[in-house]
Amino acid sequence: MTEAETLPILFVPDKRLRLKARPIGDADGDKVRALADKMLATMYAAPGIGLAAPQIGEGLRLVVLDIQPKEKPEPMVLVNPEIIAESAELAMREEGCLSLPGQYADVTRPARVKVRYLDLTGAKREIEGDGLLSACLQHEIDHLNGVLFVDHLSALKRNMILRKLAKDLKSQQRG
Ligand code: GNR
Ligand code: NI
Repeated sequence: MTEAETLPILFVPDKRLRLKARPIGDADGDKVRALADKMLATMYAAPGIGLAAPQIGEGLRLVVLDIQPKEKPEPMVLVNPEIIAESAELAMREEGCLSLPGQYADVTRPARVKVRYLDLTGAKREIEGDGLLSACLQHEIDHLNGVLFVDHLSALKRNMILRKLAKDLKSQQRG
């Protein structure tokens, strides 16, 4: 496998992170495979366990995912993913986001989800998950709708995180 180039990841408050991404169609075919390769390379390099196209400035419904990059690399590419079922039971888990570097918070979401998507050959697929996979699937699909993990928190916690992020990024800029 050849090394794909990595892409810069957008940080909050970049407005592109707040847009609803558009579905991928047949006409996008060639571009999508190359973009998915670059997104996987960017995700592994970060390192992260998921990445959605809006995070690299592409308003397309494309997600890459690998929740066990160290133990057993299993790169997944999800085209036009959608949640088709979710459990009534909720689960809380600490989340982070490559677009809010260094910020973490407990997020409560449905414990299990079933997701329908297309693979890179255009075949219809489904994946069902709990635990980290469930949280990651929901986190990435949120990105396609302009939603960030901090949107699931109280306004107080969200504003604390956004203020700390702004401060951290500013002090990084100063070096
Ligand atoms: O690397 C990531 N870790 C993570 C941890 C818990 C729940 C979701 C995630 S996704 C995140 C990478 C990212 O920002 N994806 O959009
Ligand atoms: Ni994220």
